[in-house]
Amino acid sequence: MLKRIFSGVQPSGSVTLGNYLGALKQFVDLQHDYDCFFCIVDQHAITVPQDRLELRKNIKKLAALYLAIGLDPEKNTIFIQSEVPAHAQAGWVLQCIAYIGELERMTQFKDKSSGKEGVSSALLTYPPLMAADILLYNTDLVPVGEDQKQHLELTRDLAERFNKKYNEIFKIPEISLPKEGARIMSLQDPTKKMSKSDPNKKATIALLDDPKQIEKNIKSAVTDSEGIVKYDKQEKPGVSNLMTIHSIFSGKSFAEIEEMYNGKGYGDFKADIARLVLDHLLPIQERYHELINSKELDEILDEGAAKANKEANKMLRKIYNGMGLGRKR
Ligand code: ATP
Ligand code: LTN
Repeated sequence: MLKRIFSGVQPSGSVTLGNYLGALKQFVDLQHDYDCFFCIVDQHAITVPQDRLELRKNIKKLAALYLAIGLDPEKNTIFIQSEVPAHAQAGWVLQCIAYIGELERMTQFKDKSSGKEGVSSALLTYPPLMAADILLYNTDLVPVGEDQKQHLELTRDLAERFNKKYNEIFKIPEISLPKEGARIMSLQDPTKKMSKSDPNKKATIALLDDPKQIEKNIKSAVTDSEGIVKYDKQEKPGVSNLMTIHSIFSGKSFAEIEEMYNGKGYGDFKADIARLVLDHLLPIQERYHELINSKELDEILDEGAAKANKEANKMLRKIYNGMGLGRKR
């Protein structure tokens, strides 16, 4: 039997090149060798305030984008988290075995809550919901970007804790990080990760942005005043981030890229990156526009929800039985 993959992306804004290189591109590459469940995690998105109409739009956009990047709906199960109630139900159980201390140590929680007023309690309990997403499907592998490593370790801890305390029902999932691009940095502050909810639109490359905007953002990416294309993550984080993007799309090594721009400055380097990125994104954008208003998209999501509900409910029953909830079924 094929091994199982589960992963999710939040419909919390415009999907970025960071999301694509860290997670989505892995989905496309791995789909042939695994039985995959790809989720639009809308219940995770509402851990921070969302405009309801924007959220609705972003859910549909993300679904169309999943297909536009090349995920095959015949092979993969694509669905919306809130249409499968078992996620929230299992999430509650896992919250009951998670410790406040371990949740407070999560760097995503610290980053998203620090200095803010009115932080929701769900921002703290976000990781047990993510653990539920993964554990409900007997998942073997979880393709994500590097920022999710800590959440995945917690998922493994919660699974082991449940297995030991109640019943051996959960498989312990492994993480899959991309070889390159596990952490794409902001174009405006290369010490911070590129993030789809960054209010500074110049800091990101959104997959569906106008090509002119993408080109503009790359050309105004923060580098340094040295004018030398050289990979040095510590001293030259901006240039190194751009080199990573170049390397992934051109297939060239850092040494080859350094050689190509020897004595040339950043102008040519950035122009080439913009071209490489757009050559890759334009066909995705074209497919996206064909799909976004199609009936097919709703049918795929309906089918995905039906399949996911069936699978997730089986595990939910085991969880409830393992803990002694309700009556034995
Ligand atoms: P938000 O800003 O709303 O928190 P986000 O951009 O961090 O969103 P998520 O939906 O949380 O995106 O993440 C989806 C996937 O993209 C995850 O697997 C995550 O690890 C990956 N990812 C997010 N940002 C980056 C990045 N800068 N580089 C590589 N992978 C990333
Ligand atoms: N926490 C992830 C999104 C996410 C996810 C998941 C990823 C929610 N549930 C399950 C993989 C598997 C994030 O913030 N990027």
